[in-house]
Amino acid sequence: MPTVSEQRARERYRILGEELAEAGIDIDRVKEKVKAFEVEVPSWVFGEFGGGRFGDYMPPGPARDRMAKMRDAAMVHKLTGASPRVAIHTGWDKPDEVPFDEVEADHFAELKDCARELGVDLGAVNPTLFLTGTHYGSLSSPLPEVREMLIRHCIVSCEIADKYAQGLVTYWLPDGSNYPGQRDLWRQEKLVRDAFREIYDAASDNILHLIEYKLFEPGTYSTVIPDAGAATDMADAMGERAGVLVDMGHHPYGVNIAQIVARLIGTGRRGGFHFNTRYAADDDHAVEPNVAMYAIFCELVGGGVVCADDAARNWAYMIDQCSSLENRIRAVLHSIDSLQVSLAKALVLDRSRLEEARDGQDIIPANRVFLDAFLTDVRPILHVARLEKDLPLDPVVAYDEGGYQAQIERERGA
Ligand code: AFD
Ligand code: MN
Ligand code: MN
Repeated sequence: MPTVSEQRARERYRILGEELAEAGIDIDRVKEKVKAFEVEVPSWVFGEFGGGRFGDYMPPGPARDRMAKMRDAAMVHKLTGASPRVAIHTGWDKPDEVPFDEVEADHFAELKDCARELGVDLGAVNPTLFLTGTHYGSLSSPLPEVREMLIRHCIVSCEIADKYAQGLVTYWLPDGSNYPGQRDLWRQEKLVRDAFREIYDAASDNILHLIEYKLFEPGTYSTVIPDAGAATDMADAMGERAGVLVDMGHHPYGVNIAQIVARLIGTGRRGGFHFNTRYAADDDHAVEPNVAMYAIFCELVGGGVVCADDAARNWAYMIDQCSSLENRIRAVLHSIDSLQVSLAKALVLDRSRLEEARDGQDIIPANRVFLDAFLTDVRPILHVARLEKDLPLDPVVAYDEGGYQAQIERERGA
């Protein structure tokens, strides 16, 4: 993509501003909201993992330890100004020398200090419920010693979130069954519900608990939290400070995720997002500003849960992508850029014209008004927002030119 000069960016911004003003949209206000948007990056995307059909391929320069993950995350925030917090995994980001079942909250004090020194902070805390011993399940395990250990692991995760992070805990369970008949499906779900209740009662009132759902894992006949309905019902049962975490890649093909978002907002549920682009089954791909993501941001903006004046209304926004082949830092920068594009598009939607078309049952005009904003090149808004925050116009280009990748490959080995 040709690099944009500062002068051209400002000229395009001026022209776009005049066009938007005709629809009563204040481009400066849109720009300020884009500047305010924040999304967490996942610590795990920077780490050492390969897999899939590429065997153990590892993109060069992966973070070899939890502090290096913070360093990579800090580089992303330095280039985007939009990702000041890092989502962590209790089991993956604990000190190497501490056994999984002996982790305590204070084992994350050093990671917190490291993050803060680098200009970022710890964000959502994910209990790690899918490591060794969870082949028969985690919070629904039929093995009491496994289930009790992981309930305690979740309670410690809440303590980490309370003492060293933002008070947000997000739960994803690998639990399910591979064959009909393998598990009593309601008894399995009841074990999870009871565990969530026990965790909730043990956790401080500062904690927001977000329950993630997922229809499938390779080879599963059932998953214990398969869809938004189940997650919503389980969050309601858990308590008022519980909500639903929507992960793009966790839906059957063609599911209308914007509609799920509209319902969660409309019914006043707390919510959060794991952003990625799903082409196939799961959530491995970087975000692209496609029409599905735009439609979701139209619901988030219309529902007042993104860049809200009352920050308490905002949902929790995180990227969850596990790029197995491409350079991960570039992939995360691309995701953040794509999310900002999608937000800006949703902010330039001419809602009054849309309502007129809706009121008149004018189907195609309503669709065309909706698409007008999607088809608007909003990058001048991002460019001027970045200029005003003293950020590079294109974070991916800036990364490639900055030399950090060569440095970490030298330090960490390719
Ligand atoms: C896997 C799961 C889920 C979870 C993530 C991080 O599918 O999305 O949020 O790992 O734990 O992608
Ligand atoms: Mn996820
Ligand atoms: Mn996933």
